[in-house]
Amino acid sequence: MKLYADAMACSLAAHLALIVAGLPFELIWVDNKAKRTEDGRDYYSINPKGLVPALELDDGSVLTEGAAVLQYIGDRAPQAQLVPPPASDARYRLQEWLNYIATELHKPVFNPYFGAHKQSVLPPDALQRYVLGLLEARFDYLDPRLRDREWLVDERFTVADAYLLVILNWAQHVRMTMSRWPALAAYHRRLLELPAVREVMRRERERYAKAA
Ligand SMILES: N[C@@H](CCC(=O)N[C@@H](CS)C(=O)NCC(=O)O)C(=O)O
Repeated sequence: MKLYADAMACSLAAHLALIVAGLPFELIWVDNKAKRTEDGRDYYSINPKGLVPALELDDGSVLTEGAAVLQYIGDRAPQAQLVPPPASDARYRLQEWLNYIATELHKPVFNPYFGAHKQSVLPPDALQRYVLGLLEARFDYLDPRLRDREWLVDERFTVADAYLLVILNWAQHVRMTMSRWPALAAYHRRLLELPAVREVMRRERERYAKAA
């Protein structure tokens, strides 16, 4: 498998899932602004949507959309228990979280901040206020749900946690003060202490610094 990713982007979740799954994979970094891969290809020729992540499967076909990519990886490594078994109640809970993170946190909150057209949306101060304001409401929802549980689904780390890690990293990047959401802040710290998360953060930060 080949994962197409941009450093510290949402593709970090799939990168992490592949590490935890212990599956062999090749990581191909994408310059998301130039839409070129590190080996010089036009990224639109791989994913016509121009978005990461994209996962090139062993038969050469390409799977896109983070939620699908994450579940694909999880299903390829059942021993890692990154996804609950297909059709189980917990699997629908996982999909519920993946969809929530994608459609209520990732895209509406951060697309105007990180997306290709951010400059034309709002001036920087207003943009910062917009992002922090939306995040507040979402974090008010998340924090109580993490008060008496360690992970989002089934009391074990799943790909939903990998995806939420990305959002919490970005919240730190936009300098969100987390004191109002202690359970969420503790959850983020818990994630950052996992050996696989340390490893993925090391690799992604290294690439981020190199690409900057
Ligand atoms: N619907 C896609 C969205 C993926 C996405 O937004 N990726 C961002 C990085 S986090 C991206 O590639 N943005 C490039 C751009 O906006 O041009 C998914 O869920 O995978």
